[in-house]
Amino acid sequence: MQHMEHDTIAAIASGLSASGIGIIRVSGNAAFEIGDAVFRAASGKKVSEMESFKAAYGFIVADGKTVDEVLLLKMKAPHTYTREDIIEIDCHGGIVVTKAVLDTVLAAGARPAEPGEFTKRAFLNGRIDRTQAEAVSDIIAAKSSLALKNSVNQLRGDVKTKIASLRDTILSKTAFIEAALDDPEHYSLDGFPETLSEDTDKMIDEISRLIKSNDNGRIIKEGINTVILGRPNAGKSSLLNVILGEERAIVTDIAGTTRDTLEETVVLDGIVLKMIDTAGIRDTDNMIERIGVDRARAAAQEADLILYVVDATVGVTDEDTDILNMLKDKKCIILVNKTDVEEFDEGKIRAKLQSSSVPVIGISATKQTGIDELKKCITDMFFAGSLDFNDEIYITNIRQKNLLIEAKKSLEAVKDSLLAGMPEDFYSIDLMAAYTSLGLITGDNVEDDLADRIFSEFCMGK
Ligand SMILES: Nc1nc2c(ncn2[C@@H]2O[C@H](COP(=O)(O)OP(=O)(O)OP(=O)(O)O)[C@@H](O)[C@H]2O)c(=O)[nH]1
Ligand SMILES: [Mg+2]
Repeated sequence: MQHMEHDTIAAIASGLSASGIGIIRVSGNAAFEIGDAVFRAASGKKVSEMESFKAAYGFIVADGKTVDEVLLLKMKAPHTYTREDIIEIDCHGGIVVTKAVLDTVLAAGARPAEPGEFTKRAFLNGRIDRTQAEAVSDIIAAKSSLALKNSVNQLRGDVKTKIASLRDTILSKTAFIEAALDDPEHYSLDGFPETLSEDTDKMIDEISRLIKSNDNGRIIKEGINTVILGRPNAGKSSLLNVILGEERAIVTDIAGTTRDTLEETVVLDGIVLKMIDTAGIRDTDNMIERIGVDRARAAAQEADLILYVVDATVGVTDEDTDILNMLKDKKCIILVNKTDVEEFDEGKIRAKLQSSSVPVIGISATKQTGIDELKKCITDMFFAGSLDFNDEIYITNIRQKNLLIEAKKSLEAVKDSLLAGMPEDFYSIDLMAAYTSLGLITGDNVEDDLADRIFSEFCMGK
C-alpha cells in the first residue's frame, strides 16, 4: 500500500550539535521542487534534472544570499528510506548554519517533520514493518553499543523473518482445515491432528525461545546485573567507589560496614552495568547485618556477573570457596584487592580456588591499580565471549514479548483441543488467534490473508 499523497517534510537528521556536518533531510512529492528552489549547483544543473543517487556540490541560497556551501544528495522514490522522493543536504554543521538551511527549506514549502515521521512514512509505505520501525526508535534511544547492535539486527529484519515463517505455517494449517471442512470430498483430515500436533509443538518451542531471549534483551536495555560480593572488609565498597569515580558507598575499616545492597549504574565502553554493592558475607548474630547478608546472597543469585573481591592480606578463605562453589554457574571475576600492601600471587590464589579458567585480577582499590584490566575483562567477556549478538534474535520490546506470550497461549490451547479430541474448527479459532497476535508484532494486516490463502492454495469453488 503506497501513501504518496503526503506533503513534503523536512528535519535536521544529524541532531543539533556544535561540530561536524549538519544533515537536513527532505522527503515527499515536492522534495526535488524544493531542491530546485533553494539549491544552486556549481555545475548549474537543477535538482530535478540530476540523476538519482548522485550528489552535487553547490550553495543554499535564500533571497539571493548564500546561506551555506553544501553537498546535496538526490534520491528518487521508491528506493529510499521513506519510499518517497528525498533530498539530503549536508551543510557545515553548527547550530546556526544548520538551522538556517532548514529554515530556507521550510520557507520553500516543506513542513517541519514530527519526531519519527520519516520512519512512520517508511512504515506506512511498506518499506519497513513495525518491529523495524520500533528498532529505529530504539537506535535513536540506544543507551549502549550493545543495545545498538541489537537494534541493528532487528532492523535487518531477523524478527520479521522469524515471525513471518511462524505465521505462514499457522495460516497454511488453518487454510487446510477450512478447505477440508468445506470440501471434504477433496481434502481429507485423516492424520491431520498428528501433524498439526507436531508442528504446534515446534512453534511453541520457537516462540518460547523468542520469549526467553527477552532476558538477554533485558541485559542490553537495563544493564548487566553486576554484583560485588565478598567477605566483610575485602574492599567491595571501595571498589564500587573507584569504578563510579565518586565516594558513593561508605567505606570504613570496620567489618560489616555495608548493611544493605546499594545500586548504581555505570557505563564501560558503551556497556551499561547495574553495579550492586553488598554486605560482606559472613555468619553473624547481628540481625541487621544478617538481613544484609541474606540480601547479598539473593542479589548473587540474580546476578549476570559477579565481581568477587578477595582481601589479599587475608587470602582465599574456606568461606570464600564455599560461596564461590554455590555460585558455580555464574559468570564471575575474582578480584584480589589490597595488592598495594600484599603482593599478588596468582598461582597461590588459583590453587586455593582450584580453578584455572575463572579470570583472576590483582587490584588495589585505594591505589586504583588493576581497574583498567578489570574493565577490559568485563567488556571482553560481554562483547566477544558470553553473549553472541550475531545470529541470535533478541526480543527487547515488552509489547512484542506480551504478544509472543499471547500467541504461545493460543497454540497451547490448540494442543489442548487436540488432546481432548475436539472438532477441527476449534483448532482453527486458536490458530487464528495466534496468527493475529504474531501479526500485531510486525504490524501486518490479518483480515484478507486467510481468504487469499484458501483461494490461492486450495482452489475453492472450482
Ligand atoms: N590498603 C588497602 N586498603 C584497602 C583497599 N581497598 C579497601 N581498603 C580498606 O579496607 C577497608 C574496608 O573497605 P570497604 O570498601 O569498606 O570494604 P567492604 O568489603 O565494603 O566491607 P563491608 O561493607 O564491611 O563488607 C577500609 O579501611 C578500606 O580503606 C586497598 O586496595 N588497599
Ligand atoms: Mg562495604
